Amino acid sequence: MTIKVEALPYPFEFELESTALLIIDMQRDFCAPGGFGEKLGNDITLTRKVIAPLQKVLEAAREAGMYVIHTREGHRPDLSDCPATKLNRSRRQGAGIGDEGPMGRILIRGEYGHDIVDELKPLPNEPIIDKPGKGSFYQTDLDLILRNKGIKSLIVTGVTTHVCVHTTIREANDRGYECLLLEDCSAAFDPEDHKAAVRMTYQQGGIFGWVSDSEKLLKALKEAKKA
Ligand code: TIU
Repeated sequence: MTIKVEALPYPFEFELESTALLIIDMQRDFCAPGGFGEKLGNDITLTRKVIAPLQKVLEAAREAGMYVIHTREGHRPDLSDCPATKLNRSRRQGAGIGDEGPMGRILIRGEYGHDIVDELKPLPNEPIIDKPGKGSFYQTDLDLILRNKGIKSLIVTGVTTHVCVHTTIREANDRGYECLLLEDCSAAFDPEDHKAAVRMTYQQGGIFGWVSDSEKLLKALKEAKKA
């Protein structure tokens, strides 16, 4: 079934069967007090605001039978998969990866802060990709999982727009996936960074992909259901 969503730079068309909803790093470390995001010096209000519209999209995607994949940024407890450069910069910024925080060790797999917020809790049949970097394809089995499932298009959501979301869209684009970014289901700590990343996605005729929002996607899914 082909679904058409109003988007920039022109409508985005996708087949339900070959499309996945990708939810990037909706972890407490980026959306809850005392986490990595806040320790880096950021206000987490904007990343928290994404949760409500994303919940609606997740619900609609599950109902439509769309494949759903979640990612988490983080490292092994012994930090052996964390480049020294990344570690040093995080420490310099006062958000040392592996440091103790109110939600456990910052950005460490298995810790409370590293996990996905309750509102967007993955179902057992939804893969969780644990990634050591900003891009979801780097040193993960995401590409293998997508190809095995016959996925060609990605509806991309999560945080932060200009860091992990944008890196992932660029990686996906180079691998031949068509990406639709949902503007209100992604956020940066600074609205200017978000705005720039959104524009960068669809400029030059959709150089990396398309941009739409949750309302437009929900409308398209509802219309497709009726047809
Ligand atoms: N710092 C920042 O904006 N983001 C990250 O470090 N990771 C993600 O974007 N997930």
